[in-house]
Amino acid sequence: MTDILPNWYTQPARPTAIARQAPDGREVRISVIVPCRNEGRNIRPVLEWVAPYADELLVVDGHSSDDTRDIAAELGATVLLDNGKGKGDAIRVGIARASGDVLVFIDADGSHDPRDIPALVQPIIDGNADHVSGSRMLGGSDELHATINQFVRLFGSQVITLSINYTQGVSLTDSQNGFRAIRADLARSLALRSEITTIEQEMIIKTVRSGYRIGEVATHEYVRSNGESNFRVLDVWFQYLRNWLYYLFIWRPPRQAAQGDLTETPGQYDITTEETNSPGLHKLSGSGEQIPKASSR
Ligand SMILES: Nc1nc2c(ncn2[C@@H]2O[C@H](COP(=O)(O)OP(=O)(O)OP(=O)(O)O)[C@@H](O)[C@H]2O)c(=O)[nH]1
Ligand SMILES: [Mg+2]
Repeated sequence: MTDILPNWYTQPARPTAIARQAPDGREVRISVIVPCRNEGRNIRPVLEWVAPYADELLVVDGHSSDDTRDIAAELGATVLLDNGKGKGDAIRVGIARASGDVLVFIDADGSHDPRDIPALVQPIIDGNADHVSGSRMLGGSDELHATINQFVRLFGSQVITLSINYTQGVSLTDSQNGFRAIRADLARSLALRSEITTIEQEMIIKTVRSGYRIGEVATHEYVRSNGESNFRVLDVWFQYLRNWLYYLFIWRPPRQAAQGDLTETPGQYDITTEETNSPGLHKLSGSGEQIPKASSR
């Protein structure tokens, strides 16, 4: 009998650069979308390290009162304004304006390591997944364990993830991470509606329920570099509850998407079982007023 080798033994190393050519030879363009509000003390290193991966860099600002927009413009990003409703609104503005084939979402507070971007996008470019989410459960988090607020947040997030797994036949580990990559055409077809951070679970539930392939890669979540968290469980728990129950049990995918027009293998795609060049995969509306670069305020 042959001994089973550990998973890491047969896996190639995580990609450190992006191979942009799709299997059909087409060059894939990547748009990185950075939602931010009052992140002037955090956004510079994030944009500097994101830039090498981005064919298009969109910063969607939530009407910051600090110098966030000036810094983004100085670093060459296209600066857009959201409609003042929250992070979900900002994500929708970014999706509507992006011109790339694959969209990457990354927070501006230093919580996410831009060097994880190749691992997030490569499975999509290679045609092995339609949506890849960073997982803090696989990669660890410095932000989820210290306080009661964080504990409640983690507990709620795990309940939602479990419910998605048991009802949809997938085995995700994180349904709330803001660090993810998705095919641009899929992102648009999902017709996202969340105004706040519930947009993360909406994106995942709609992807899975519409029959597209979702994957996860381990990404570590760091404590925001500067400033305080604005996230208060008490303020948003009801919106999370309503959003979760609606999209998981009541919402129905549009007929075309449900038939799987983008993929023949709905559900979660387990890349570790396939011959693939996508290392590191453990398993798998807005109007957007553009701020001219010259006058970024
Ligand atoms: N455009 C825009 N961006 C926002 C808004 N609210 C939050 N963001 C950004 O979205 C990202 C995630 O927000 P955070 O406040 O860090 O939320 P979080 O990561 O869930 O919580 P903490 O890291 O614990 O503060 C950050 O880059 C924020 O600046 C908003 O209303 N509009
Ligand atoms: Mg954060």
